[in-house]
Amino acid sequence: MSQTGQFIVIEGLEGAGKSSAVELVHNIITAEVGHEPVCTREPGGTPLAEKIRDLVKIAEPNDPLCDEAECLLFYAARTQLITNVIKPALAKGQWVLGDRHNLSSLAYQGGGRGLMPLVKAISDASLHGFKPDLTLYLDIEPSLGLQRASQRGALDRIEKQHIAFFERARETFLQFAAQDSSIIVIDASQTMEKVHQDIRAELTKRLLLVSK
Ligand code: Z5A
Repeated sequence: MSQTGQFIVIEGLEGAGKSSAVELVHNIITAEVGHEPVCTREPGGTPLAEKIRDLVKIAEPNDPLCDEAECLLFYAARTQLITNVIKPALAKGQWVLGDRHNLSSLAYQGGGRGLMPLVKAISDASLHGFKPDLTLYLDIEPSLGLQRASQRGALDRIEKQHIAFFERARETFLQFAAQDSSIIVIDASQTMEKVHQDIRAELTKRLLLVSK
């Protein structure tokens, strides 16, 4: 595998299985590269970005978060994370493993909320073209994902959105994946064992290519 640090991201609707996929990819990178990757999550991953995470996840009944403010908060958190964690780690040659990144904003705020022009404008202005080397998008029907997520515990503010919101987000995830060869679609409706087999195969294939 490449000895140059890579930025790998796991994406997917809630309940797609990102948590166990992150653990698997963490173990594969550690075994193959010989160093643990720096793990991030979005929103979050820095002290300030974790505070923003609380703001976007918790509903404030007397002051509902408007869609544009939600979008700006995700980018505020992401910019902090990229500047203070991701770029410094990559500059040192470390690998970075992200639980969600910019594709989530394109899918949820752009597709789900219908704010694509705003999302693209903020994305361009704040990220300046910075993107993951590889994204594994765990694709699942929203109804199955939400069923899995609800078995795990109470749903948060975003998880309580109408199913149509998640259908639009999924469609957007798939549209971006169809246009970008750095985004790999994994069928997350399969058994966890098969999902992990597919992730391992894709990761091995892609990361071996990097080292050639
Ligand atoms: N959001 C946004 O709108 N815009 C943005 O830019 C960003 C985020 C960055 C962040 O939540 C929320 O913010 C998220 C998107 C939005 N909101 N929603 N809704 P998060 O990332 O902290 O949490 P999440 O997306 O809701 O993650 P999750 O529900 O934890 O999903 P997951 O990690 O993919 O699920 P899991 O915990 O791995 O799996 C869920 C359950 O299913 C669990 O019990 C597993 O054991 C089970 N599972 C997993 N895989 C399988 C298979 N293959 N078969 C059977 N059961 C399975």
